[in-house]
Amino acid sequence: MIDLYTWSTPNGRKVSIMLEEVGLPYTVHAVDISKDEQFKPEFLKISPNNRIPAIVDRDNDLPLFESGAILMYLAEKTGKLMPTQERARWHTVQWLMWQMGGIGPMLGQIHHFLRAAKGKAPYADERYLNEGKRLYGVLDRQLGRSEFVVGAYSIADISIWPWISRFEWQTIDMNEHPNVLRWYKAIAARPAVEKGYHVPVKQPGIPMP
Ligand SMILES: N[C@@H](CCC(=O)N[C@@H](CS)C(=O)NCC(=O)O)C(=O)O
Repeated sequence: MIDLYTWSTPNGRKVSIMLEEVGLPYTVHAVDISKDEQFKPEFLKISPNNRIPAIVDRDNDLPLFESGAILMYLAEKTGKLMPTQERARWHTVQWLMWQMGGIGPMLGQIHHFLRAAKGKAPYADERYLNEGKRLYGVLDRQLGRSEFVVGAYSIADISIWPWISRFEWQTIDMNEHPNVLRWYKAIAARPAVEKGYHVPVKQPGIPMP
């Protein structure tokens, strides 16, 4: 049994989608970051960085934060969604790190500057939008070579997809990235993704380009 501490954000959805995909039973604990619940002392014991998502694996009492680490842990625990062959395995880690260091932080800055404070810092608006478009281009080229990010569907896809599902906030036209569009729709149609997307709060629906 896994305890999942999460909120309705791309980083949170990575883990709820993963848990649905691998079929592990889990209990959801909503941490409303708009009410600063991530700063509560009991949550900080699990996630000292005061960020969601975090899990506690009750089988071995292991607390974990950082969504990339959690995805790798759950893949190893279940033997699912991470290739075993050396080359594909390291390429999966590579794209997961690309998401953690690029897609997440950079698209997050687009949400911050272009959605929450558009026009207040024109230099930042331009810098992050250009970087976001560059990252979409990198992803589009990779998905032109491969059905999923690394061959078969894996934790690399699960880490990236929830960020792309905020394409409207990012003011990025997915039609300019046809391989991303194909991949996005294929993943959105997975039953586990549909379920995991609505954790912990039911949403109107997965945004569709
Ligand atoms: N690198 C972290 C980032 C986690 C993160 O930024 N979580 C956001 C929500 S998406 C959060 O908890 N924010 C609360 C805050 O900023 O205090 C991960 O991938 O787990």
